[in-house]
Amino acid sequence: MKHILLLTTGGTIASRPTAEGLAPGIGGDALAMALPFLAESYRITVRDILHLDSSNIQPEEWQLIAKAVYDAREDVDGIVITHGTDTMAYTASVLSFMLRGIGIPVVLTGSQLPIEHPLTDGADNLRTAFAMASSGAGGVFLAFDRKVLLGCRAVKTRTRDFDAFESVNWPLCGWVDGAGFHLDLSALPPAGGGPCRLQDALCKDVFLIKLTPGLDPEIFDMLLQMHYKGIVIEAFGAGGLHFIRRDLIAKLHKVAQAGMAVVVCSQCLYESSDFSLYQAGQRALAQGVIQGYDMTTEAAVTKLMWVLGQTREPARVRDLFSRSLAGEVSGGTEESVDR
Ligand code: ASN
Repeated sequence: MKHILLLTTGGTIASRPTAEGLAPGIGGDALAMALPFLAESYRITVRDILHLDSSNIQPEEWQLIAKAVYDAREDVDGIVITHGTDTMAYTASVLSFMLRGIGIPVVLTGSQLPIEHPLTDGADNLRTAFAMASSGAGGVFLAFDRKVLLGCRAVKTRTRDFDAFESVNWPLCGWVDGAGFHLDLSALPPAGGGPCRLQDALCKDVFLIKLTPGLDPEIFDMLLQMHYKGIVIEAFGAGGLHFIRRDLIAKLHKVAQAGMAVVVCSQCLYESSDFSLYQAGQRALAQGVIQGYDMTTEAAVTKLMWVLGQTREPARVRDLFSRSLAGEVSGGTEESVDR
């Protein structure tokens, strides 16, 4: 029997109705008890580390979760983390960077309906997560609606549907159908070149801006005043920012001079941005912005927090961004863990 650690953090799967709406109230033992078939198929160790709606899961909680995973990695075959769906893609992305090269499967899951609800999707999701957690494939994954996604490629795209997550610009790593559980070996993350180290330092001063036509460039002055160290800009289409009447390009020059790291990606969910395509993108590149290519916003924001937690040296920040550390960007150079 595979030994699986079930780490619980809250979320709808562990929620019960309260006077203020659904709130986390069920621990891991009750989760495991609700699904007797799990206890028959796996040796399960349960640890309740948080009881939060995932709206309240922030960088401090990411560090706590990463440490719990890291400390347990040599004692178990795989780890399932139950987590609210709302910020699960952020947690999955950041864990991919903090724990890169992890040699066992770390699988986040949750549900749209509480495990005690008669129509819950939690049972299916836990079944898929446990199957992935016992697969032996190292990396951080997200299991939902009978699919397994690479953690740093997952995006929550639906608020209520059971099919709540999509894998963006990356094939599924695994899935369940009438023939059982399937793993696609070609979709697994880069293995890394050495033992996993816990790299949990993060810079929390990262801001995300979604461009709207006519956005006032002065917002960047405000961010400088607030001591932000990094900005991710969701720009238009394949890569464009406005510079007539309201000149964002001139402002990018100013923030770059002030030492702020600026990553640009696209508001489009699918396919890659390429700021070299249009004048409105090339002018931004000339100011030294870093391209996010086909990264999800969740991966770009958490990668910038993580990279700035490792280094503030602009050349090194740029270098780390050009590499695929966990499969988060296509076409990047793969980096070994030991660098
Ligand atoms: N609000 C919940 C959470 O993210 C949503 C869910 O888990 N389905 O904790």
